[in-house]
Amino acid sequence: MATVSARNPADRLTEEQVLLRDTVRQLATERIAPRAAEIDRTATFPEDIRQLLAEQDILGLPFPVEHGGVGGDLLTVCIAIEEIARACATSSLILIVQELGSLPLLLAGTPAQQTRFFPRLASGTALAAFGLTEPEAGSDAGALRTRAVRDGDTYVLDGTKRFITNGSVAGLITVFAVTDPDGPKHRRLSCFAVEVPTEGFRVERLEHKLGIRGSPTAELAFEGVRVPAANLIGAEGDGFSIAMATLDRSRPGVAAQAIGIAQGALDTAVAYARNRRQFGQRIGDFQMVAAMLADMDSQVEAARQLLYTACLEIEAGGPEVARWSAMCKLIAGDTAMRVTTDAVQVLGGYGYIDEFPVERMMRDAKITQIYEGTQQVQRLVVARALLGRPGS
Ligand code: COS
Repeated sequence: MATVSARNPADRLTEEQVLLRDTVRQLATERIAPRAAEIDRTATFPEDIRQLLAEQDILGLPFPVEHGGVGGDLLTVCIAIEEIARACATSSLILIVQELGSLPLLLAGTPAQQTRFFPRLASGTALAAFGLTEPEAGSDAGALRTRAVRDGDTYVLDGTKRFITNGSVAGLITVFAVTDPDGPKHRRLSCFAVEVPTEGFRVERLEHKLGIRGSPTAELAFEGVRVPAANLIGAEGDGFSIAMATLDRSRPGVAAQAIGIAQGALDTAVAYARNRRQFGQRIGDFQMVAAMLADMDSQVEAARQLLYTACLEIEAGGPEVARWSAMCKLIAGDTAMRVTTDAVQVLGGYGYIDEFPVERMMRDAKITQIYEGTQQVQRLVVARALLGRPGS
């Protein structure tokens, strides 16, 4: 009887994806990793890495081929993010946010809008940012206050956005604003493609952060910013659902970043445990250290396999997209925090100083439990998928 052979696990990736993974890994090892410590120390946006990712067509991965992109699916984008994050979390955010900021246009933009905006985003000439969060609206995304008032052929935007990754270096920001203040909470918002710089737009300040220090996190002021009505993405009132659909597709990117950071820390811990000798033997030969490394490896692989499945489920559509997206970000973020903390422990005193990258990775890992929805929000999304909304 002919046996049905089990698929080689590596076959979950297509040949192109394996090739991309290996290419990005080599690029990250040779060109990005050597810059990572300095990017962190100087907290400066790595313009050279942005150019590198643009030249190598990596920033084009999320965009359709007809607009100058590479047409990569979600898993392909995540594979590239993981490999960059393994070397430098800040650098991986350039790709993550290029996708995040563009997703409203990818999901709900008209062909005319896509033709206008995608070529420069796909080539990396312009960077994108995602303008949802405000000082008083973080987890409660529906509660934002920035206003957009129609005036002839334009909308006039007034308000403040906070914690906007790449907000100070972006050329295009997808901004969410209230168009119907008296409407039902989740129909109040609309989404706009805002080209910057423009009159009335200001970068108020950049945050000083624990990790991802080279990635500018900006507070942005909009004071009477005029946006052409042609830049409204979707219909008036669609803003909240566009934001949620965007996050459903972007959270796997954060999961991929978390897995990359964790893998980078594990690689360092394993190399250290092989070489460092105490009491006359390699520290990896002590069972307590060996067990830590085995747990770390298992957890990283489990998170990666969940991410791969989540990407395939999300691409296939279906009613559980939000659940898959939240689950993979939840598991990967918690894995990254645990694994990087353990990596610091394996290196002992050397883990705590910047001679090795694991202290940076531990600091970088923390944000993956916070942004694009806190871990508490991810749990809420998963729980609602199980139980329905409260009172239902
Ligand atoms: N996709 C499509 N529609 C969605 C959705 C999703 N993933 N999640 C919710 N909706 C819809 C609901 O179906 C509901 O529609 P109806 O009013 O027609 O029934 C509406 O949106 C409101 O849903 P809900 O009541 O669940 O909204 P909440 O205000 O309770 O908010 C959470 C839900 C907390 C999940 C949402 O606000 C959220 O994701 N917050 C985190 C925001 C975030 O990640 N910020 C980081 C920004 S990027 S750094």
